[in-house]
Amino acid sequence: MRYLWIKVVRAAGCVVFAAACSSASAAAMQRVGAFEIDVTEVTIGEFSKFVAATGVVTKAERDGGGHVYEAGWSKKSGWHWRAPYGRPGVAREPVAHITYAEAEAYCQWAGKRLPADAEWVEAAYTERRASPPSLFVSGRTYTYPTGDTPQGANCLSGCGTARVVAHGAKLLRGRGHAEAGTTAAGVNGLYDMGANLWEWTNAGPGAEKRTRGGSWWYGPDQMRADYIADKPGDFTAIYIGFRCARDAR
Ligand SMILES: [Ca+2]
Repeated sequence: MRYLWIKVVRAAGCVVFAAACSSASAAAMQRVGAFEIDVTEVTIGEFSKFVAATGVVTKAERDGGGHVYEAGWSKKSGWHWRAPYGRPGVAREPVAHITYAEAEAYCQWAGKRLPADAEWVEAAYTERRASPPSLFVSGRTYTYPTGDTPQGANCLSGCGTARVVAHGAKLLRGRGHAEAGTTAAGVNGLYDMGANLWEWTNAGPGAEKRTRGGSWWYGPDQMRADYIADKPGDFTAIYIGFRCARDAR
């Protein structure tokens, strides 16, 4: 636990001292059995280093904007990874409007990979820490990534009142995302495995890819392990993001 705490603080330090964050390897990871997974969703600050190093222009940028569901899917001009709601986000916001392939490329650049669907599910719902804090029991599988209840997540309603990013009331539904690490820590000490942004995993039929955990646009039901949601892998939306994993070292 002490080791994890130190690493989380170090990652949080990147918010204030951005110049001190020299690479994506600063992102905190938690071991879960045979693999490690990012403690938070990948952030704008982390993704910006990937863009600076590779020159990538994302699909949402090339297309003129990502999407949000209003009366059907709406493409929102100027909404992309750097400006999730049409104006620049801050470094600790989770990065959105990212396709599956772009998420995969980021993880590879960072020396990681996207989590397998089974890995994501294990990390989200089954406590694998030997000595977890008192809310959790080692070896137990929970209904929600937050534990027995959805309280503490950033979902549409029924999860409590997470502090979210102010975005000028540009949404017809929901309040938008929360900064990484500001909701309640859940199973395995991970943040936002339930809600905030949907997260790409490497499962799904054909060109469709699986997203896990629900988002701020939905309530608690989409946070459960039995909720399967596949989306076109090249789709970009305000509530789809990701985190990375790697084999345990
Ligand atoms: Ca999430």
